[in-house]
Amino acid sequence: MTGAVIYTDRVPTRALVLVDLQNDFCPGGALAVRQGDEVIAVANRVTRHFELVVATQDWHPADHASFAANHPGRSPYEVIDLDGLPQVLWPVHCVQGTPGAAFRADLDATIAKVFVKGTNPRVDSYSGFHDNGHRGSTGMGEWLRAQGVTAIHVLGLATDYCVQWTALDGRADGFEVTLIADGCRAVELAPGDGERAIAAMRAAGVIVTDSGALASQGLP
Ligand code: VGL
Ligand code: ZN
Repeated sequence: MTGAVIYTDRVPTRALVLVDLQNDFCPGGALAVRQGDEVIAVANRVTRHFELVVATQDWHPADHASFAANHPGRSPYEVIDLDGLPQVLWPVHCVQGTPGAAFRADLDATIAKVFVKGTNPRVDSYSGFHDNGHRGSTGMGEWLRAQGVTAIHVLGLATDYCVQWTALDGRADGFEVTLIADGCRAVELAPGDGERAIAAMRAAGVIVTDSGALASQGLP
């Protein structure tokens, strides 16, 4: 056969990455983000713009070194040195297999693949791509590339931690990255952390938009 180029499959060059839409990051959870539950409705609304939706899931073993409870004498939100990296000590959250680690029941999305992170007890993983020390990969970047994805849209929890580092790692790995800002909420250990995170993402080339603007940006 010559001369005929037949395009059979549409390659999804764009994917939506849902970051940590888990019970523990919503009101009532162990590490509740203020108004964190409000992003679920945004996620549910925007998925129709994407052929491919993936999710990250914070998924810690009970002995995880990011938990203050695993450091006698330490309290949540203190910062320690963990094998050479600054580590905020968190309340026990998103322990593998617990209800707090489950995705919110009101999340209504067809998720093609879930990438768990924070599974190594010795290192935290804010980014959905790599742990904080870039010692290991979750496989998300490799998997997205294998699907033909070159651009990702990101939303979820929390703006100043896992959303920020997922977006920054996405840029570092060569993806075009767009933040859906109204689909994110921040922890704000210090007031302004959410805005500072957005500024850092912009400085790294992340496009910042809102869910309402997706249709006018040529997305179907
Ligand atoms: C997160 C702190 C600890 C997040 C996860 O999803 O932003 N933050 N673990
Ligand atoms: Zn965590």
